[in-house]
Amino acid sequence: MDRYQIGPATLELVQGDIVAQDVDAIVNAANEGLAEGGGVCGAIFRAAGRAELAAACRPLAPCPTGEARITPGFRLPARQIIHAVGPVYRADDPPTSARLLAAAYTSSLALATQHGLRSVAFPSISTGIFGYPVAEAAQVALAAVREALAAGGSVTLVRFVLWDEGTLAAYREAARILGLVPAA
Ligand code: AR6
Repeated sequence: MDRYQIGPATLELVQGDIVAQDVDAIVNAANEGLAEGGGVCGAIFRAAGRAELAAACRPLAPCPTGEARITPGFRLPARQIIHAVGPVYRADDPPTSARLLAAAYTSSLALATQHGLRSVAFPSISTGIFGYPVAEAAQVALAAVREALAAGGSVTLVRFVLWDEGTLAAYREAARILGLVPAA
């Protein structure tokens, strides 16, 4: 596991399955309809309980790209689920893609602070079905989280739970490029 210090908060990079995380909230890489999908979203719906989670999501939809909504975690170890909608990557407009991806992370952390949550686990939003190149997405994600944590709030632990080795490597490289400070 890689650990970085951002003010009073810790940022971790691990390879693993987000549904197994025992944290205050895991973040879902959701769609605007907050409907069950594939990828990490499908895994979260199956582990939380499909019917209960779908019923909780329905009144909260639509969730525009860049925004987030919160539900209980139902059968997950995590207490809550933050549903964040990242952008479908637009190769013709990388700056807009980056702005919307950063917003998905900052909206999630703002919601976590509104609910007084301390530990939040994120997947690599938008880099699967939504096609965002992972090297670029990793830099946007870590820069957005660093900025949000530095601004304060209730969250003291952010853990990126990355499914495959290549994605973990991309986030490690992004941390190096951004000059994140390893925790002691
Ligand atoms: N734990 C952690 N990461 C995972 C897991 C898991 N259990 N399963 C997959 N990943 P994606 P997106 C990784 O496609 O690109 C859905 O249909 C995966 O390898 O889940 O934001 C939604 O409903 C990749 O690195 O999300 C939306 O419609 C990362 O999670 C759409 O897909 C994100 O891949 C969202 O697409």
